[in-house]
Order: sequence, then structure tokens, then C-alpha cells
Amino acid sequence: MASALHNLSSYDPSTVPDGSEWKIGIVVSEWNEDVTGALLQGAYDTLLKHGVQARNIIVKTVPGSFELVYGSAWMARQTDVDAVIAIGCVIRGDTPHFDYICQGTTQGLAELNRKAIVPVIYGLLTCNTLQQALDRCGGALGNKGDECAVTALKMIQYGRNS
Ligand code: DLZ
Repeated sequence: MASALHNLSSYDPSTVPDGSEWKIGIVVSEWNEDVTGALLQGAYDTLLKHGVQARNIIVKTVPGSFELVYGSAWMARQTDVDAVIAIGCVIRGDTPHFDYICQGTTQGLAELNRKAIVPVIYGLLTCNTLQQALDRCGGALGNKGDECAVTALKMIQYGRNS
């Protein structure tokens, strides 16, 4: 689907599994916390909407997006969650640091998925500007947190059916 016009909060609720028996871990980066807080809120509200009980949503913070890899690995290994949602926001600056953080975090989260302890959902915004991030955390293009919550429930079900 072309992302330019895709609203991240648009989905068919009838396709989303009931989450009332499942436990979800959410790992949130403190960098750009106005954005990551809004992403967290979107994910949290969407999980509740699909039956996940508040006591079964475990939220932990990490300092920056790069730490999402360790934080998600810890959550997957040390708790009994059925899926982990990793939430962060990297905004391009003046140096190549942006590229290294994005690549390191993305490859780390992908590696966790390959190890397949539980599904790890990619909630990292990689934006050129703050406005692009604001558009995707509850603004003009919806909320990527909503998308992550829906994806987590679908991936848990995927693992149960296979
Ligand atoms: C250092 C840094 C920079 C420059 N920018 C961001 C960012 O836009 N978003 C983010 O989540 N984290 C950033 N960080 C912090 C790194 O992710 C990481 O926390 C530090 O490099 C310490 O490992």
C-alpha cells in the first residue's frame, strides 16, 4: 500500500483478533517523547479496544530508540508477554547519526524477530522532520501506535494458528 496516503489508523476492526487472553509488552523510547507518548497512547487505546485487559499491558521505557533492541529482547525473554511492541521516533539531524540509529535499531529488531521468541512489532518512526513525525502519531496520517497494536494481535494469532 502506498504510504503517502495511507492512514495508519485505518483498518477493518472485524479482522482483528480478540486480545482478552493475551499479554502485550510495550517498550517506549524517551527521545522525542511528545511523539512516542502519543504513539504509546494510540497503541494502548487500540489494545484496550480489542479486548486486552489493562493489567495485561506492560509498559517500560528506554532512553533512546537504539535501546529498543535490548529493551525488547529483555521484555520477550524475561516476561510472559505474547508480543512486544517497540516504539520510537528518530528525526534526522545534521550528521549521519540518524542513519546509524535507524539501521542499528531496525536490524536489531529484525534479528529479534528471526529468533522468534515472540513477535516484535516495529513501531519506529524514521522521519526527516518533526512535522512528518507529528503527522504519524495522531495527526494527518493517523497513529502508527494504532497500527502496531493491530499488528501485534494479528501476529499472536498467526503464531497460534500455525
Ligand atoms: C543520540 C540520538 C539522536 C541524535 N537522535 C535520536 C532520535 O532522534 N531518536 C531517538 O530515539 N534517539 C536518538 N538518539 C539516542 C540514541 O537512540 C541512543 O539512545 C544513544 O545513542 C545511546 O545509545
